[in-house]
Amino acid sequence: MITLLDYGAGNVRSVINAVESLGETIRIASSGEDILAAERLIFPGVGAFGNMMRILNEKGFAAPLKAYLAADRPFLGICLGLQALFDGSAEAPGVTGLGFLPGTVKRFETDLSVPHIGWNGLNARKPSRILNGLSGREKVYFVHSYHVATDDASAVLTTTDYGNPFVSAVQKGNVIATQFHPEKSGETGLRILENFIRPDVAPYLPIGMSGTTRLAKRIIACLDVRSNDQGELVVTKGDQYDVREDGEVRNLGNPAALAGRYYRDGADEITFLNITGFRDFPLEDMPMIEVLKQTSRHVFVPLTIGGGIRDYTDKNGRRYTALEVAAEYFRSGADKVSIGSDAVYIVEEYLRTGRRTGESTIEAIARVYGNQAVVISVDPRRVYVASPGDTPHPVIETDFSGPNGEGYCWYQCTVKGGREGRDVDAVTLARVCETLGAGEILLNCIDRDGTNAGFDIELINAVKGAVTIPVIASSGAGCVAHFHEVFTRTQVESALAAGIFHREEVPIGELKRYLSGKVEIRL
Ligand code: 1PR
Repeated sequence: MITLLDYGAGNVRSVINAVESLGETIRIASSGEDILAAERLIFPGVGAFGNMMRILNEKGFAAPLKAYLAADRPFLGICLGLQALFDGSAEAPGVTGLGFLPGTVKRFETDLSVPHIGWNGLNARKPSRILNGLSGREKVYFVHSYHVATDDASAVLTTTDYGNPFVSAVQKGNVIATQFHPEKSGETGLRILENFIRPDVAPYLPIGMSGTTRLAKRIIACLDVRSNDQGELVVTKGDQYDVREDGEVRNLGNPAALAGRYYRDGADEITFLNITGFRDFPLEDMPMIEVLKQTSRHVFVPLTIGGGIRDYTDKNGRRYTALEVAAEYFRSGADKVSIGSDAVYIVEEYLRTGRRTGESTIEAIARVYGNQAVVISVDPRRVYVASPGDTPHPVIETDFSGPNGEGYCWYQCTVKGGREGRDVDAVTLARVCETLGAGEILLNCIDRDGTNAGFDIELINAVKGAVTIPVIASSGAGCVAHFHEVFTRTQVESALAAGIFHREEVPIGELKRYLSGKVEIRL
């Protein structure tokens, strides 16, 4: 029996699913006594440090947790569950951590994108039961803006390089904690969890765990989901956002089944976009929640879900906040939520007033679940101009001139699935969303979507150059060479595709084999 400490923020469903897939039963600790009675305790921390410690204290969990740790009982902390073990965090000055290990948590100081999101390696300092059976060349999934700094070198189990080396796992006796997410690290992560769970696993030092580790470029499979005219929830795919063919919504398969296939094929992440979310309300559209629940039961890589994340009043006059909608998605197995239309309205408001309210969807979700949980999905379209003075928006000089030979363009943001253009450009949108606390930009391009013509490198460089958070290049992938192009001609951390994967034109495994040796990739 495994006890799981759920303090009510973030995606504990993934940890439960991963542990249950190993044949174990989970019990949720709902009191201090449950913590003290645990045989093996897993503490998956998700969200923000200050919020976590406040809830641990309010629920009376902090004191029993300290007693459990002090008694050297089997413990596995994950992500914030590692950071909680230390004295405090720069993320929440003045808030005291559990103080089990000496040291504090600080923000990454690097020229690289922060958060550190993606698959990176481990460099082991000492043998550990959780490393048993690993070759040392595996990569595991990280998503965090803060990392621990400790003087207690004996507690450091692994380090990982991101600019500089940082502590990626600690162990003191039976207390183990990882900055990465084993429950999101595919087969490697399941092995690590199994090593923690099973009794009598011997400590082990993998031979390959040495040298500098490198963050892999991520390959993301995207599933645009909506109900077809028969009312079934299907994966669809548009050409420049038009998903109908001969009047019918294209049906490319069952969302959970397709996600399972991409997981087995080696996708580093999976994104679901509920493309009619702007007009339907996700909490009424329970099939989408069901898709997420089913998928997270057998897919152990990060899941992002977008569509309809906004405040909403239902037909009975009950008001739901975007935070409540997001919370339901997180509870159902999502690791990140992506915000499309609402982000455009928020940025318009910000540009109009020149100040942040602290209340926007982006800020509210980031405050509770952390910046890394908030992805902004941008749906821009090119607007050509003959000269930069023809528009107040920032323009780029383009190699692909417009229909009348225009040599410049700006990227107009749209809402409602590309149906309505707004007076905001994609570069400004990305920059403001970063200021408001977004953790990642999913950069689509309506002009390229479904065309197989390759990613819009000009758009990607313009947006990537304007922000310090990671950017996902999306729209237009038609062959393996397009991924190589986007990873070598831009600085993006990941690339997303839909059509070529759904139509099985380019299997993910084949794409990764092609990229291997050319760019850092998780095989
Ligand atoms: O506005 O917060 O409700 O979110 C709605 C979400 O649904 C947004 O993220 C928006 O991008 C998405 N969406 C809305 N309508 C469509 C549509 O296609 N009619 N899909 C749509 C967006 C774009 C990509 C696509 C890539 C790769 N899909 O995600 O997967 O372009 O395609 P490709 O590789 O085949 O070229 P809200």
